[in-house]
Amino acid sequence: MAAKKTDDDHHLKPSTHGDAAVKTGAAGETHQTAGGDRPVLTTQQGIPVADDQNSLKVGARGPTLLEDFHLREKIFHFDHERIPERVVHARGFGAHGYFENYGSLADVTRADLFQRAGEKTPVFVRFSTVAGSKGSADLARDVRGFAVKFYTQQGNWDLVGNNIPVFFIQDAIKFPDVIHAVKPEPDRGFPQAQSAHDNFWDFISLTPESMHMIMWVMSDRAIPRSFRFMEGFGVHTFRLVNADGKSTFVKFHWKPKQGLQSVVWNEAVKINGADPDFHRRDLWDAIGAGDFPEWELGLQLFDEAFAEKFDFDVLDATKLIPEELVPVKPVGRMVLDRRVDNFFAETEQVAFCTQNIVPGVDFSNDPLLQGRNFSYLDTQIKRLGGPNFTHIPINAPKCPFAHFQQDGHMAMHNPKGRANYEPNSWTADPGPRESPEKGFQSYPVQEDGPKQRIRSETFADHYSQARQFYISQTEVEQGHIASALTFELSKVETPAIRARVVSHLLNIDDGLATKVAEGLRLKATPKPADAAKPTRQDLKPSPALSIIKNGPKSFAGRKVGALVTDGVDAKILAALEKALKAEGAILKLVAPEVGGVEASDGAWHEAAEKIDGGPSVLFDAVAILPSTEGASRLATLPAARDFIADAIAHQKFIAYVESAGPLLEKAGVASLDDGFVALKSAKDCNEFVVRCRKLRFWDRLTG
Ligand code: HDE
Repeated sequence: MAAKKTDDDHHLKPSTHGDAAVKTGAAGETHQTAGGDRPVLTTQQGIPVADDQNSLKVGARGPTLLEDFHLREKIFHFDHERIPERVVHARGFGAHGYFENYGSLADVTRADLFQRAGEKTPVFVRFSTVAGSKGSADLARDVRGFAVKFYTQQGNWDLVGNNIPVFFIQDAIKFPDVIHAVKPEPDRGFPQAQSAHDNFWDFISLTPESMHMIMWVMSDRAIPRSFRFMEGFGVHTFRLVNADGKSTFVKFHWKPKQGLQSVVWNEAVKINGADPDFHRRDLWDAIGAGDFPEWELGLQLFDEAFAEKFDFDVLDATKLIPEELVPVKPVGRMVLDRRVDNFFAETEQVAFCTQNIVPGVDFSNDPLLQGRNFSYLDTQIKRLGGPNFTHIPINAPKCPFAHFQQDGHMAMHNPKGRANYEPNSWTADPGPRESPEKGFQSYPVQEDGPKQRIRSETFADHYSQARQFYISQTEVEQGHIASALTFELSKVETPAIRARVVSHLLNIDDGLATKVAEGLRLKATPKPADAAKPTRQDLKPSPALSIIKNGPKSFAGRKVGALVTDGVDAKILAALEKALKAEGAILKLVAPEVGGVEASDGAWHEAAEKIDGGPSVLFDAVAILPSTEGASRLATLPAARDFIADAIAHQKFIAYVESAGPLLEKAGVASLDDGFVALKSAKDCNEFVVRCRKLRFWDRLTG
């Protein structure tokens, strides 16, 4: 591929990232052009290439020569293009943006990025699924990673979070087990990107501490509509430390300005087939269209006294602190406003490490966090090939840095001069020195105790918060949890494992356990699992834990798919487009042919999708706008009938024109409920958009 002429271009110009040493080598600009503005293709060594179509041979049909250095270099490089995928969170998608601080937090932290109102800190964010490999589908039922790298003036701070505020396990020593259990089974190498199999549920059923997390991953949180519509959580308790050395505990939250939204499971399964890149495409498209997603960073701040009296241990990552108890204080906003230029260079090579914290932030003793602090650095060395991964532009700090770490594979920042240690007594170029005033100081927490492998008694209640999560959900969401458990356990081949999971559910909620037991057709109800501590029935529901209770106020950022044919009513189409635009939503046309349709006024409208490639699962709501003739034609197409049948089954709002009648009938629409909106005038289009703000017509399910 011909190299573009840009500042970042490593083919034409040495890297300008990092120190001056690398800039001095070569002239930079190429002096050779192939005609016009296009540079001459060269080898990696800069040797111009005359023929990139044919290898060097003896005669036209003779053997290829070993001396063909261009062929050898090209194939050698290709052979080495892949790096190991992440052992977890392999499938991800990233974007650039900034964090804007609202005001000084000097009372709680000396962290530089939180000192001045309005100050912007560049960030890179990578969202991910956990279990699937790099090429798996986006809509797996799974936790989503939500990792943020802040390039602060005092070094990189990585807040490596998830979209769920709790975790499966309490101690890092169990991480390889839970991940082995969820990943493809080792003998057969499947299932891919799924927890619905024996190994996972076997491990879970033997690990009661996972029950709270199980409620979350069986809820709609695990099938988000898009990265833009999900929350993020730092999960662990961290510390903030101010300039006087005072420590405050903190839990980090990201709240999407777009509101929360998920898909339903039947939809997720179909999206994976129709568009396995649904989530990455959504983020790519939104940023490309200038609809920049935004999250508020919120802090739950609390002190030792609160930690002492709280019902659960703040060091236990299987527990959360309800927002109703400790409110989330908004302290800034993060805007993602720039796509990556190169997926590999940025999204693939970005290396998050929980150990990357800045002065003013500190760890707690959460045993999961302590284990992570080892794992992330270790894994980057394996994945990125050596200790110099911080020299890769996406990982390099954007503030000045100076240290004596040297050499190693692919060293790009090579200090000049003689001093490569300290202290030294050189006066000319002595290099950096430590600074007790400016440098990172660990919070001097007092620790004492016998050395032992033990789990604290305060970590022993595994069911109370699982129950609290369940009772905080709307009826619709509770139904989804029961269905998800039933679905997953129906894929488990060993009946004893199914029953063991139900025995845990009995400690969470009788109604839930009964629904799942019936869904599985268990012959006998098992005894409740032995619990180290009885489930507390007195924890109040926390409305903050429900997605439906925290939906958006507007339909902005969402998409309507309109099924159109030749003769589509031009006025209705224009009015619908206008109403959606005013709301900040998008209209996409789905037609029998991708070339487009001729509207009633003779205007031509290109389609975004041919009907087979644009099923209704890809949209938040749909509009059925064919002409009478078009409706009869669409009625013969299974994809068009599915478009409607699925929109109904997924409780979507459906706008329609009268001429759609024959199609609706063929799609099996028996009666039009309140989720249907007839479009006769522009006013109806506005009304449709207002209805869509609720995202789904859940009554279709329960009513
Ligand atoms: Fe991770 N995790 N993790 N994790 N994690 C990784 O690091 C690990 C945990 C999270 O987009 C790995 O660079 C251990 C909790 C995210 O690049 C690895 C434990 C949370 C990402 C690793 C946990 C996370 C990772 C694999 C238990 C939420 C993707 C590749 C002690 C707070 C970051 C890599 C990205 C990635 C280890 C548990 C979030 C192996 C040992 C809890 C978002 O180092």
